[in-house]
Amino acid sequence: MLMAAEQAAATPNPAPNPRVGCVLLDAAGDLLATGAHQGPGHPHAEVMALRQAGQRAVGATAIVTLEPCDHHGRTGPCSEALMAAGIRRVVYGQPDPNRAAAGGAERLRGAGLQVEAVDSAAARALNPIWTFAMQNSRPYIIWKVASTLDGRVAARDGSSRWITGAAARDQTHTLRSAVDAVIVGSGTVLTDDPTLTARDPTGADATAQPWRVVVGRRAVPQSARVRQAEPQSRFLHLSTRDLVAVNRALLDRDVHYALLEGGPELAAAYVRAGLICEVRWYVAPKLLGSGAAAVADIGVDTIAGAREWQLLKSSQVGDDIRLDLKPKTTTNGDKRSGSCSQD
Ligand code: AOF
Ligand code: ZN
Repeated sequence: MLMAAEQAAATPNPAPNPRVGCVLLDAAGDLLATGAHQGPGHPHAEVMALRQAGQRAVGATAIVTLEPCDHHGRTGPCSEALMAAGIRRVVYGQPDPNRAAAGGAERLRGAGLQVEAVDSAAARALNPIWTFAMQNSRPYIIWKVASTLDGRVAARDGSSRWITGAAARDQTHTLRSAVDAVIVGSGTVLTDDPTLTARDPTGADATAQPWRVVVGRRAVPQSARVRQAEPQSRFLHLSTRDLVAVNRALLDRDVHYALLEGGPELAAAYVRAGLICEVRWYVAPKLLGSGAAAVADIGVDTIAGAREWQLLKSSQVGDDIRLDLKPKTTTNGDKRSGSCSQD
């Protein structure tokens, strides 16, 4: 299983599909073939390995990091490919959380193959975000904030550029190129006119560009940077306040990992709905004393009712502080700030 996981990890990211690796062993336990999935439309890991093994696959054992699929998606079902090749035993490291594709284990068992599910940490570690998105039918959301010491994200005059220094901004651009979408509220588009593209430290566009998503009922002007930026096909305005509808629209576009960048109203809606899985909060050693706070009303009136977060890490980035947080789990298992368990 570790070898199958290594095959998957060593292959370029097949997003929006999961990383999957497969190893075939003969009856004596000797290595016959390996395979890894390379992306949508490409053969699945099992099929790659079966092609390599040819006739030698008869009677062999297939070790796969993910439960073999049983669906006609962009390619055929791996369950049928394994049966047709004469595989006798299948071991898989994680059940397929994608309802559309799952069912291979049962199908193979029904066909008389010996099928074993093992819970492999190495297999699960290949696709934590994808697994979360499939299990919960919503993207894994990381919320990024850049505030002053007094928690403000804009001055009284509305200006909000350059709260943190260049090092923190560079990290944000790296994060933008790692996610599938960057989300802001329509109010933020009107006040800040952000571009939301991922750029390198020289200001040039990164090669991977996330979707630029605006959520909210206010119109996005034709001239808005977020609309005009390239690629224009990656701009999306969701004219709704219903975050369930937003989740659905994002998942439909294969957005599994999204970065929420504000503003305060939209952030409050996400906090209230418990949809935030992770927070990256940059604090600049500055005071404003007035201006918008990072988050608007979240319905808390007492200290006892405060939304709590668990500090995972704090570090210095340039002259700023970075806090990495996740929702805090209370002793009764109730998550006060969100429910984003990946288990
Ligand atoms: C497997 N082996 O190597 C992979 C699987 O877009 P498609 O048709 O290729 O289907 C992608 C779905 O199939 C994906 O979401 C996941 O559920 C499963 N991926 N299954 O047996 C593989 N990559
Ligand atoms: Zn498959």
